[in-house]
Amino acid sequence: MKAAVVDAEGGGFALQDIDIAEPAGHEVLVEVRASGLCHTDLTLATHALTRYPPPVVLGHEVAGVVTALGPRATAFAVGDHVVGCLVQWCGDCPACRDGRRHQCGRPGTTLRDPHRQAPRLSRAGRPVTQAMGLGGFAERVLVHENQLTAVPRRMPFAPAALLGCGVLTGVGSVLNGARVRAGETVAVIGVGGVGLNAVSGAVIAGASRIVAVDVRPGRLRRARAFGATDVVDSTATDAVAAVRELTGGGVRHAFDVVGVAATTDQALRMTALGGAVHVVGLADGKEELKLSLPRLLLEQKRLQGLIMGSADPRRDIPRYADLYLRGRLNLDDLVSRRIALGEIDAGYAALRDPAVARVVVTSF
Ligand code: CXF
Ligand code: ZN
Repeated sequence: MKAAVVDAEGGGFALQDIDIAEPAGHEVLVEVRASGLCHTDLTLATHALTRYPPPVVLGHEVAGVVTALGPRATAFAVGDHVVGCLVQWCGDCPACRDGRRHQCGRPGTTLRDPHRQAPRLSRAGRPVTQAMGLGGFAERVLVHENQLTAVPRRMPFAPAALLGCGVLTGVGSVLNGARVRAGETVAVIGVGGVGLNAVSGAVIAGASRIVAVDVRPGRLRRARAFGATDVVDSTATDAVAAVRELTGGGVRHAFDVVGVAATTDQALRMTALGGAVHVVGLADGKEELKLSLPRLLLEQKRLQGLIMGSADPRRDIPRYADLYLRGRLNLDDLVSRRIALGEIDAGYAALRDPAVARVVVTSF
């Protein structure tokens, strides 16, 4: 099959022919119909491939059709439309039993044992790394059934693919991670692909004010279209002062979707007494924050990191698909550009344009 393979860190994505195994055990073979370009894959491809050594197939926002099932796979039938998710859960550890599949203690149980089993992906008889158990930049993915969720057949594939990461992360951070309640005030710092979904989540939660903060006016305009009630260009004004003034003393929840010390610090200062800061973005693996503990205590702030919107994919993906199908979650305007599998480098270059929210591979 064809896959976009990264052969060296920073070497880009090259269309190649590789081999994919038959489904074993709980595995499911999926014909990929849409595969979203998430920024995490670009970070991995350009300077963090230690976890997924090259040659590697990245891509973790996948939607497609089930074409074959391993002998122990019971959750799907051939022909089902499914969405993949990087959350790997066993279903049986204390975290999974407690309803926290995103914090599964045995995620590796969803993968093949490299000592006992042939790799899922290979090239000329040698293993090819399958990133995050998915490897979605390919014509097909072979994946543990727990990393898949069925969606209605009338859901188009491109917006469905986004459910697996960008939507789950943005909307889930607001609904699951922060548990924003109707009437509360929200600020979202960084309204790119994930931040826009945080704005959507805040609309669904019934937030009374949703202030979008960004450095690009084009992104702020689009955030308004997604439901932001106010926008702040932090290159033109002091974002902390502006948010505090707009909301009469600060917001109840600030989401840092950028993930650098400067934006987390802004988030802490733009929340009101007793407010919460939710760190959703991760710009750099080495970023550190200097934090005033007296202020944290005296201002009774909460600070938490959130991964994948604290998602339970089997609960949340169908929920968000249903909201989309009922016209209550805007995913269509997230799909700014559709590309072919051989155009991933150009797709990531296009994401630098503030007019582009998400790029999706739809031609394989
Ligand atoms: C990532 C965010 C950083 C930790 C791993 C998961 N989410 C999606 O791309
Ligand atoms: Zn992602």
